[in-house]
Amino acid sequence: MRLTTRSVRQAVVAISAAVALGTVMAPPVVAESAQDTLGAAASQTGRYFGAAVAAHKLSEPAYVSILDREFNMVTAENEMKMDATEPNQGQFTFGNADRIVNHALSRGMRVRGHTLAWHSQQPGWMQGMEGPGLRQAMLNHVTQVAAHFRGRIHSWDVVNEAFEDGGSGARRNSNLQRTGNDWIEAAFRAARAADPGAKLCYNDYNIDDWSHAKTQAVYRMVQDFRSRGVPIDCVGLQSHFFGVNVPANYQTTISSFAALGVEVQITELDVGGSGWQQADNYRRVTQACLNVPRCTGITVWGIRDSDSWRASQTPLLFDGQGNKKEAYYSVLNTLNGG
Ligand code: 9MR
Repeated sequence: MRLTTRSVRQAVVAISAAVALGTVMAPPVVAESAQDTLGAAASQTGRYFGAAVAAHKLSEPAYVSILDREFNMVTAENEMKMDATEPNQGQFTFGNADRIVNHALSRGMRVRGHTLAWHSQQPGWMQGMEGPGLRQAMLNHVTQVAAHFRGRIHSWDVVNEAFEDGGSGARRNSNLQRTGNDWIEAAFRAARAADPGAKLCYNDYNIDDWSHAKTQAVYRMVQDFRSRGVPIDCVGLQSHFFGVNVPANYQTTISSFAALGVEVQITELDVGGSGWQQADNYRRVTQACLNVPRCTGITVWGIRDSDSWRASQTPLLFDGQGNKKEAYYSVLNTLNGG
């Protein structure tokens, strides 16, 4: 066939339409040939594999070599949080966040934005605020930060950890919650307006077990948002597993959220322990995600055990020397089709 500008344009239109209709075949789940890094192995099924990154470690060659070799998605561990990006009201600082984003994008990795609105790690000036003033400040923060990174963020954790832990299923009592129950949807609408191309996620911990009241409460919120057209595209299961195994119903949690029409992303995975037990929990998380088409990627909360927020529990895929652990091979092997 002769390729004219017109025929190419027609082909592009046809492909775009097929993608929009969801009729393009998903890549095969079983890999044709095993890949030898986490990112490449995840890519075989159209997924990503990411890590949380700290800006001050980007000058450490050992750290950067593992990051650049293994991962194709990055989350700033602290650098995009409210206290980091708006230390004084109306004054925005993006130096460390930009460093991480530029490192990632210049190497073909993508970025998860974490996080636009949260009860924790608020700057001092915001901590004491309440009511309409706080609501306005929060919306301005969401707008300014999302606009600064517009076009460069794959997915934003628009709102983080807004539900109470434990059995109540209630919203967490925070200054943001006290501005009115609609603060979460207001944040999502502001984020959509500021960066229409980013996927917008609700992110939380202890929503991995389908039988927990907190999981059910978040599910009902997402269901409500979808039914009313509040712009939400994804749910982040943080998946911090310390002193517990991955729940047997984990895949049910993922597929139930996915059935609402949102993507599920495993956003902060780490598993306390060592050896076979740890490796098996990692395998189960990876397999559960692979089993659900709308589970689109996994991010681990750090690179080496020594980089972890809970370093003493050795929860990551590389040891302090950067050696691959049993858990690493278990994830890689699972991504490669078992
Ligand atoms: O890993 C982060 C650590 O360096 C910070 O001190 C801590 C402060 O709250 O936040 C950690 O990251 C958290 C993430 O932003 C949200 N989910 C829980 C993570 C671990 O606490």
